[in-house]
Amino acid sequence: MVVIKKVSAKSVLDSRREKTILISIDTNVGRFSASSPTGKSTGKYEAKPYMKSLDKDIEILKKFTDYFSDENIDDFHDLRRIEDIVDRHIGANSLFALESAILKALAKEQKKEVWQIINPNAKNFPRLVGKCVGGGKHSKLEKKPDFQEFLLIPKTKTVKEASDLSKKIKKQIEQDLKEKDEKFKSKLDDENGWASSLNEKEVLEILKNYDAPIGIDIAASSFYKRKKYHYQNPVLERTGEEQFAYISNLVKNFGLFYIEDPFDEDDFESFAKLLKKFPDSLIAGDDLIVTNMKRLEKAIEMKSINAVIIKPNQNGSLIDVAKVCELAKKNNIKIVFSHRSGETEENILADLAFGFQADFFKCGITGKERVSKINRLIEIEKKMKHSH
Ligand code: 2PG
Ligand code: MG
Repeated sequence: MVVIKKVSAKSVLDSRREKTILISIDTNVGRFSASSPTGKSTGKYEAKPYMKSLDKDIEILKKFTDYFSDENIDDFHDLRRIEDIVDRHIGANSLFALESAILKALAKEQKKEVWQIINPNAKNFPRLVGKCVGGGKHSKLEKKPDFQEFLLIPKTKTVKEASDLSKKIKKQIEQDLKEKDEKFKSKLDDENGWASSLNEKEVLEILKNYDAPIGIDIAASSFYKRKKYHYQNPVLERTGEEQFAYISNLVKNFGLFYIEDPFDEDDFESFAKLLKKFPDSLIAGDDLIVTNMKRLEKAIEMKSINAVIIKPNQNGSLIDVAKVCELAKKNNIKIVFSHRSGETEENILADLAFGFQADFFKCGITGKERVSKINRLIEIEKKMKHSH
């Protein structure tokens, strides 16, 4: 049993040097901390990261300490009672950090790994989805791809092999960019992908020469305004229909394996049309679903997706995350646990992904905030091997 004696919170800087929340709890089994990531290309239906502000959430958490200390926490589902206490008082980033710290305390108290608190029978490892080249809202360059992310999704026997292969390919792509992108200065985007000035087709031309299935996150809502998709590189507008035709061509011509958010976050219909046309690719909803039960239900009803992004801090409640994962699994929708563009070295995402038996793990390939999560996944993999 875990008893929380004191909750404290403060702001720390994330990988973008922006403020995020770090929560610490003092318990009968010691002190545990966790921090939350923060997105930039956020979906409009995401839960608010903080109720009024980060500072207000910090104040409120302090005031709630006495309520927490009345609760005995024995297992994952007891997080529900914590959620009832703070319901509508703190935002999703704060709730996620608080629950993460509690899971760490539970793991310690039960002499288990965090993932075992969620599912002691977990055994399959997610396949890595690695950010290689970036554009859109994650890149500071003036000229850049309109699509936000170009991803490597190698298929290997182990997580370690996938991570090594992605690193190797990312290095080779640096060379390609030096040759083909006149403006390229080996600068990185927010997620440690290469910040290129090429457009999406030119980037895909490079990626297709490598031995790893390709994914893209178009983050289409970020350039959809007044019923049109506004491209900058080159400057042109596409209607919904033109966007559908363009994306279809890319999927066909480059054999794309994974396509995230190809249309606006309200356009469940176009997602469904694309999935119908390309049932063998993964059509993933991020801004479309925002780790939200109601939106996933709608996507299932409309047959919009066959993969869903899970970002715990889009929702905040890990109880809800569990429900969303369960519903996805029941409907044969692949689960993709994902980092955010603003990250800390917090690595609990790996335990959550493994515990919830995610099919994919979307993260960076390099950079300490990304590598800490991948290394944690590799560590779980190693420990599992030794225990068999
Ligand atoms: C995305 C994410 C992470 P952000 O759109 O998938 O890659 O970006 O965290 O900025 O929402
Ligand atoms: Mg996305």
